[in-house]
Amino acid sequence: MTGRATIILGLGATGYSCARYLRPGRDGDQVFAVDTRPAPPMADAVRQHCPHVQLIDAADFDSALAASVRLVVSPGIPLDHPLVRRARAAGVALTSDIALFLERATAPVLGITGTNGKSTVTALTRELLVADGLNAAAGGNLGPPALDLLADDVDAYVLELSSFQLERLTRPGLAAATVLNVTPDHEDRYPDLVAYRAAKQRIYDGAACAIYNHGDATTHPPDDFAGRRVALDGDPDWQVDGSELVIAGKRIAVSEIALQGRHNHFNALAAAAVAHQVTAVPMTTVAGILADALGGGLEHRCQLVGEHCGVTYVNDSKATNVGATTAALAGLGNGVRNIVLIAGGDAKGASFEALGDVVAQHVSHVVLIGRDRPSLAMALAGHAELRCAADMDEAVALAAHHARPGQTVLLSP
Ligand code: UMA
Ligand code: ADP
Repeated sequence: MTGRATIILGLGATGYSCARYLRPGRDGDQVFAVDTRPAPPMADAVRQHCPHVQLIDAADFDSALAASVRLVVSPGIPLDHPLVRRARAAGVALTSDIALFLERATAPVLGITGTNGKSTVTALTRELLVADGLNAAAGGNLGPPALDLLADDVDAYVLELSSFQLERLTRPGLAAATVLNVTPDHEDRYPDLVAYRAAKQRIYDGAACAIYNHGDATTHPPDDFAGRRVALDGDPDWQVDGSELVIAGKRIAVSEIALQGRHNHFNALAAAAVAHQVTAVPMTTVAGILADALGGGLEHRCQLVGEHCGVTYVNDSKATNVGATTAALAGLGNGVRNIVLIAGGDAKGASFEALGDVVAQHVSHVVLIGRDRPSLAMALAGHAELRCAADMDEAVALAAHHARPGQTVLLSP
């Protein structure tokens, strides 16, 4: 492309990666960058390290548009944002860091999305590939941004893709793609669950292989999907079969897996299926990786903290939506109220009603913290004993006080 400019919209982690990646000459004749925030997080870094990028004020956006052919929109900016609308009206093409990445990447790209479990499956997939001797690079929504991963010696890319990143892609054409689950989240950004799911489903457009949860129709690729299909828990070669994982037809006991909770056994299965699309990782290697499983889990994702006086402490503070907390309770619960739950935080507009049943099944006490304590208390009243705490220290002390030996204290806010 020559003679026309590119505008980067957003100066966060993504915008900065675009600023470093885009080269005047190779990628047009000029690169502008703009951000609507009073103090964009990466503006100074761009000033310091990207002299080829011209920072502009939002007030100068229209004149920059007049010289530009494309706008690289950061994921945090919704596509109905006024600046994006103005670009569209001016006939400027919209693109994204992931689209730029896909244009340039030459190694197979494996994409992972879902409301929950993305980071775990992404990291685990990379571990499996690396253990099999591949130079695998992982990032995207998980970080580092996708463009930072590009290198000539990479054998495979593993990308965690958010709905914000997927909604602006047309036909990503991945080597393998998976939607792990779809439950309500980001309700401040999507009008309904249908729109949110549609964004996630874009991951399957043009993919060579779709990997999905047979028992969860929201994860299935469209009926006219033309690539290969791997139906987890539907294909006898790929399933969690009682106390065993079946991976490419070979069995491994789930007790050998270091990750906590049944949802994580499914994550392990998904990661093995994704990795398998690039290389047939030998079962001994899979077993070795799952036995370590990211050192017992990614930080704050159902991470085993320790045991004290017969009580197990699990930190699941990455559970930031109702679906994640439900999975953690169902994954760690035994149906006889073996969990003391520390819950609270900010509902992001979501309803807590859906938690009632799973709490009633697995939880003896809930210690409530954070801003949405009252609405959570209302939704859970009658389902478990409720206690309130002013801060996290008090919450842990209260939880420890109520937990009996054999119970698990789960922080899943
Ligand atoms: N913003 C403005 N004006 C601007 C630009 C951004 O107000 O001009 C606001 C956005 O509305 C948003 C915030 O700034 O609230 C950050 O937006 P951004 O697009 O600059 O974000 P980045 O720093 O580039 O980070 C993004 C992902 N964040 C989001 O999609 C919101 C990061 O995922 C990701 O790691 C990074 O790109 C690299 O790929 C974070 C995240 O929370 C972890 N993702 C959501 C999630 O996982 O649920 C989707
Ligand atoms: P994401 O990157 O999608 O946010 P993470 O791997 O960081 O996912 O996990 C976030 C939280 O989601 C975890 O703390 C756990 O409670 C929950 N979770 C993990 N895997 C699953 C799954 N397969 N289904 C439902 N919830 C899950």
